This record gives sequence, structure tokens and C-alpha cells, in this order.
Amino acid sequence: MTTKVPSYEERIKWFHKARFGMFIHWGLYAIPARGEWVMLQEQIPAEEYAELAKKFKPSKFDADAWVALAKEAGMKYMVLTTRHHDGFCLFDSQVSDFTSVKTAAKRDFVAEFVKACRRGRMKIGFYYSLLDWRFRGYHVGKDKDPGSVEAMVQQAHAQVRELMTNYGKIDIMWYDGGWVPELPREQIADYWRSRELNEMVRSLQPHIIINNRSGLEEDLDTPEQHVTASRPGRGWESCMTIGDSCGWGYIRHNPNMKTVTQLIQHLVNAAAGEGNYLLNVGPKADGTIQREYVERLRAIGKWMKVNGESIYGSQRCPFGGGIIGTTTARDNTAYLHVFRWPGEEACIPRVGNKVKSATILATGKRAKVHQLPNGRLFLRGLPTRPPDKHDTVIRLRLDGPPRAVPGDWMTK
Ligand code: H79
Repeated sequence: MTTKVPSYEERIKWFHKARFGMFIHWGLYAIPARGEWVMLQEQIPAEEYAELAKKFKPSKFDADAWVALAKEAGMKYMVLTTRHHDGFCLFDSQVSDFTSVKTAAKRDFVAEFVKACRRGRMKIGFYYSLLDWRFRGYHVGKDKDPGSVEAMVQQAHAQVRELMTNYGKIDIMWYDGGWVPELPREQIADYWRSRELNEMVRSLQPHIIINNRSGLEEDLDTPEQHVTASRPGRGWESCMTIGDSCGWGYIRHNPNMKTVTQLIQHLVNAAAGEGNYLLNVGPKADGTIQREYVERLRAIGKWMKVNGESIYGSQRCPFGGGIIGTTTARDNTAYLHVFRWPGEEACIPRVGNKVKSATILATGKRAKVHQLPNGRLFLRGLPTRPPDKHDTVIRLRLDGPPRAVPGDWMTK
């Protein structure tokens, strides 16, 4: 039987509506609490690292609580590390003993996560690291230890099959760890046999969105730790940590956290480029999410309650915000995101539409609209101080889809 794979446009639709998701990095590395790279960075031998599995008994793990927090933040999907580079699986695998089911926890956390997501109507993404540091062949190269590399690749294929078979409908396959030391990018797909792998994924999950980290472009670009738009029509998602860029897994003391304002502005910038923002949390070893993250996510959620219409399903707006901020759009509406509040009057250049109304979402109040034939739009009677300290959104109802006039004021 051949399974029909829906078109890219059909598969990516929900993703564009969603715009905001939660990334979760959780595994054994939460115990030492020095980030998910601790095994490699501190050169911990695999046998010693494996001891952590004896202590991994997360007493407070509650997938519904994770989902509730994501919901509160206004997120629409969640991506969990089913396995990171250390090779430890949070799911029941028949091809490895290094799993949370076969060690102290005796639980299939992926299964619990999936069930909670379904209860909370969250779309579901599986992060899966192709590489597994425990295999010598990965480090020394295929030439020096072909058997080890073959075993690692076979394990990856078998585990991806398990993930795509045993947990119902999955919405995103989020590969990572596809890079190989000394191997040029073009050869990565051959190393992992990614064509065969992704064909299998699509035959088991025809609706799935696959990211670009198996050495093949597939459906999604994945800028990491920065917000950079792909070309129009191409799906993309920026993933980012709240703390310093070196830690996705829990770090005990990581004081350099982004502010709520910074996080909201990243989300808005992603939405302005028709992209998504996948914001990471690294829960503690007991399964709980640290207070600093919870507070930030709740504050973002408060902002999203008022301003979410400018984010979900956002489209590019052909005129920008100038120095004061940026713009998103939806159908015949443009949203001006004012990051740097100008005071009582705002000027937006190159607006090619007639603006029918301008409303501050935070207060519900209207601004006076004044337009010049050269595209300069003036909003007047604004409050002196920013009504929203993070990003004040002004909704502009237009006479049609947003258009820009040429920026040729000096040459005309
Ligand atoms: O899963 C997260 C990272 O572990 C993984 N991708 C995201 C989503 C990732 N792997 N590699 N990288 C990101 C880039 C490599 C960064 C490194 Fe480092 C710089 C590796 C060693 C120094 C980051 C900073 C990891 C440890 C310190």
C-alpha cells in the first residue's frame, strides 16, 4: 500500500497558524545540571555517564504541567528531546538498554508527554539526535571503525521507526546532531542514509513536517539562537534558549537570562518574517521547570492574550515600522509593533493603503490617522508613555491587503 503524502502547503498550514512553540531539553544531563553537552565537554566515559540513569527518578514529572505552562504562554506545539547526543532515550526502545523504561525511572516519558499534549490540544514534535556519543566510530570516523558507525546508523533508523510507529500521530520530526566531524555537509545525508530514513518517516506519518538537520532540506529551516527569515514560501523556525546560548538542558546557575521584552521581540520578529519561535526550557532532574522560566512564560502569555491576533497566522507586511519597531499582517490588517515608543505621534513610511482605523490593542483606544500621498502615515493622539512596556501593538485596518509604496522620496 502506498500512503499519500499531502502537499507541503497542506502539511505546513497548522505550523504557520501556530507561530510559537515550546522546546524541551530534558534527560540525564539534568542531574549534573551543567547543560546537555556535559558528557562531551567534561569527557565523561560512557560507563560513568550511564550511572546517572540509576539516579534518574523524576519524582515530580508531570507532562500535563508542562502542557499547561506552554498553553499559558500562548504556545501551540511542543518539541521534546526523545534522545539527545548522549544516546539516552526517554522512550521504550527495543534496540537499546539505555532508556528511561529499562533503568531506574521505569517510565516511558515520551508516551506520557504525547498523551498530555493530546489532552491539551498541543501539536507534537519529536527531537531526535542522529549522533550518539557512545559510539566510538562517530568520533574516530567511518574509515577507522566502520562497524561502529554502521551500528549507530542502524540504531537511529530503528529508533526513528519506533518513534514514528508507537506514539500515534506526530506533527514534527526534529532531527539534530546530523553533523559528523571532518565530513562535508553534502555527505551527511549519505552517512545517515537520510533519504531512506525520511521516506520511512513519511510513509508512517504522511502529515509530518521534517526539519533540515538530517542533511536534506526537507520542510523546515532551523536557525539556532538567532531569528533570521528564510525566503518567502519556505517554512522556518528559530529555536532559542532563555539563558546563555551554551545550555539547553538545565544549568543550576545561569544568571544571564533574556528579559520578557527581549523574548517577546524575538517572537514578533519571527512572526514578521512568517516564521516560528521555538523557545526552550530545560526542566530540572525532578521534572519541574525553574521559576525564572515559568515567570517569563506566564508574562509572555499575558501579552499574547491581548496581542496574539498579531502573531498567530501572521504574514509578512510589505511596509516596515521604521525605527520604532516592526510590522506583521493578516489579510487586510497590518499590526504595528512598537518596541521603541515615540510619544504622542508615530510616523510609518511607505504605507500604500488607505488606513481605515488604528487601534491600540493594549487599551482598545483609537489613534487619529493622517496620511500623505507619498505613503507617510501619521498616528496622532497617542499616549506619551508606552501602553505596553514590552511591545505596544497598533492594529491598522486597511482598504485591502497591505501594500508598500516605493521608497523613492529623494529621487522623484
Ligand atoms: O540541542 C541543542 C544543542 O545541544 C544542539 N542543538 C540545540 C537545539 C547543538 N549541538 N551543537 N550545537 C548545538 C552547536 C555547537 C555548540 C558548541 Fe557548545 C559550542 C558545542 C561546544 C561548544 C553549546 C555550547 C554546547 C556546548 C557549549
